[in-house]
Amino acid sequence: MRTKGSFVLFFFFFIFPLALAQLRPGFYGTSCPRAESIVSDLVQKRFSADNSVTAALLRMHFHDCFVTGCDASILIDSTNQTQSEKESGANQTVREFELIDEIKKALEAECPSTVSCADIITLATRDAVTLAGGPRYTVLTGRRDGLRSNVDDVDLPGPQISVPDAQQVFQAKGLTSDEMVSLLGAHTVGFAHCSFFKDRLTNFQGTGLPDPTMNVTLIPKLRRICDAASTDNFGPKTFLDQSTNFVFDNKFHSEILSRRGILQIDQELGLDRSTAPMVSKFAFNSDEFLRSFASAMVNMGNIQVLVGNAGEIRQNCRAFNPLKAPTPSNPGNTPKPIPKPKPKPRPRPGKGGRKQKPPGKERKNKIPRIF
Ligand SMILES: *[C@@H]1O[C@H](CO)[C@@H](O)[C@H](O)[C@H]1NC(C)=O
Ligand SMILES: *[C@@H]1O[C@H](CO)[C@@H](O)[C@H](O)[C@H]1NC(C)=O
Ligand SMILES: CC(=O)N[C@H]1CO[C@H](CO)[C@@H](O)[C@@H]1O
Repeated sequence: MRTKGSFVLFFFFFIFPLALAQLRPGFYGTSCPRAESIVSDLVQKRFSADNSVTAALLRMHFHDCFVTGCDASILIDSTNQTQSEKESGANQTVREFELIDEIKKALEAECPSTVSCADIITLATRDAVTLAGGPRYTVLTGRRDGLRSNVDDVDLPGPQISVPDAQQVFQAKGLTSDEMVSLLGAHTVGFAHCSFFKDRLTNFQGTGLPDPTMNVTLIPKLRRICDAASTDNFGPKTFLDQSTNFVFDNKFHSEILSRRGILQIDQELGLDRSTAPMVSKFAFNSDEFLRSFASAMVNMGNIQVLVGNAGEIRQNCRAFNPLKAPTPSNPGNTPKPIPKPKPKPRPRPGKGGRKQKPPGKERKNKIPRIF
């Protein structure tokens, strides 16, 4: 009886952590103790060379988490068979994939097949935020990498989205309106190409006039920027926080109060009754903003994460791991054959997700411009 009892206890003891597997601080504490310092050293090096890396990583992290969860699906390269998330309009401005490659290479050398690409994005973003003057928050780790990345999954809002619609997009991911106002504060280090806001300068909603909500002193300045020649592939661009470009602070919110928001949605945050109080609060209280931002980032990093045995730890962040050869005792990760009489097999998450539609001629090109 005793033996049986303790066996049952033992059994539960091991089952529980699996069933309740979730993210936690310091997940790699024993499996790869130097993981977090390796990430931060390489981010530091990159930041010294180019401090716009903070904006780039924030954008990458948002794009990853808002499309099929924080699973590093944004990093997958397209193959002859599949167009990955990168091929959507987002690809035009999501960058620093090379930095992630560099970090992954260093981590694979230190502890092979241990640290997920999804965690690398999360840690690197946090480090870059801190380097730009933002909060240093504790990142939860233990994410696994996803097995699916398809351009058709990308459906992110653009800068003309209304506040209520934006709130819905965030709510669908489990984030509150206040968290949305915090997270969009990442625009404090961001920039946008003119094509994303030019309509506000000359012909707002077909009126032939500038957006009446834009500060009149800002209009000629932005027009000059947008009319100038540019060597950038996507044309001229400007900072979303015109006061302290590369500093992670609450000036984005105070600029909104001065009607100096660049993107339409940014300015709307200061005008909509449901978000305006939060914009003011952050504009007048830097600590409050930094604290809220940190907590919202942790919550965003929880979106649809894969934990425990789900997904995989990619060896190369740009490609799914090669399929294991199936053996009788180890079925490997070969997709299970789909029974014949299924008329319309839906794409399944997980292993089946690797079999994806061949690239079509017409591709969805919704440009995610909110981040
Ligand atoms: C992909 O397509 C290119 C050109 O059609 C071909 O050269 C290459 O071998 C293909 N790669 C794979 C992995 O099938
Ligand atoms: C417009 O911006 C200037 C700073 O450039 C500021 O002094 C002024 O108060 C702003 N106007 C409005 C209506 O907020
Ligand atoms: C369509 C397109 O622009 N694809 C680019 C996406 O980004 C990668 C770099 O990570 C380029 O190699 C692709 O050409």
